[in-house]
Amino acid sequence: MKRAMIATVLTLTGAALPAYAMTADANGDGAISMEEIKQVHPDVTEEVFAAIDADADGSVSEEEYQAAVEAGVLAKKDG
Ligand SMILES: [Ca+2]
Ligand SMILES: [Ca+2]
Repeated sequence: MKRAMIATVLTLTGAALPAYAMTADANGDGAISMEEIKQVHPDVTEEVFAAIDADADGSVSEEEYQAAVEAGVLAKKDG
């Protein structure tokens, strides 16, 4: 019983991947849409989204998301 619990804890720890950015990418297409970002960051307005979307292609890439997190525009979400 105890063994199983330890194994579960280790599994959960291993699942905490550093690529936290893509937790916002609900449909897994590699880009975060306005709808997707609002699921994780409900306070993001269209102005904020436009600021995050550095190349203005209408979606936020992993790089753009991480840059926004590092700039403090978005709060870091760990899994
Ligand atoms: Ca997506
Ligand atoms: Ca973009």
